[in-house]
Amino acid sequence: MPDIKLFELGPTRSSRVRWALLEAGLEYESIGNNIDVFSSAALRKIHPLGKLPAAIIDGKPLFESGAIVTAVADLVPERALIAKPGTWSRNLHYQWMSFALSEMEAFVQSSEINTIDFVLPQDQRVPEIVEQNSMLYRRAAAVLEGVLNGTEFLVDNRFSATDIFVGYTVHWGYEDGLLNDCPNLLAYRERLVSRKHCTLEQH
Ligand SMILES: N[C@@H](CCC(=O)N[C@@H](CS)C(=O)NCC(=O)O)C(=O)O
Repeated sequence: MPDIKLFELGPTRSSRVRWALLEAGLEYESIGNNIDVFSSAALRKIHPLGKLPAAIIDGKPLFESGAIVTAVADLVPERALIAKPGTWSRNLHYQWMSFALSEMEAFVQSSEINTIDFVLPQDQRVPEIVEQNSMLYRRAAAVLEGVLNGTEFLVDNRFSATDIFVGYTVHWGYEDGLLNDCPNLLAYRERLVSRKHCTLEQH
């Protein structure tokens, strides 16, 4: 069994890693799981910005939820949670993770930190950006909406680590009311939420 420590907190992006670990059937030590984790020196040693998630896998530090989810899936090839490195399906995993992060999540994150989050002090927030962010998120969501027209999941039409990663981004848009014109994405989110280990609605 690999030795896994996860710095986490409830519904933050660490829940992607928790979901992946549950699907992988791997045990792990949870570190933090309270708001003080953000100010802990231990987290800063792993993540230079003191963000969540961060992990230590067999003594080696790793941050960025996409990197950690991918690493976890690779630990259990027998569970077929991700395509093998070097395959085209693996390229598609990176494609959809990068797309979700840069073309969708960046915008809902910007809306959040400019309105409700604790990251920026009020006098540094630009709430007017939300409208543009929402437009750009919706533009990229429409791409996924089209892709999911003929398939249930993003890679090889079967559930994988890609869906754990992208599902979080889709769920975020759902919570922000950005998916009203996307029946395929709403159905995709429901499919993910119905999985036993899904963490999307665990708060
Ligand atoms: N791209 C990073 C984003 C990490 C991130 O921004 N995490 C949030 C929690 S969901 C955080 O730690 N925020 C605190 C801060 O920005 O200081 C990832 O996917 O891991």
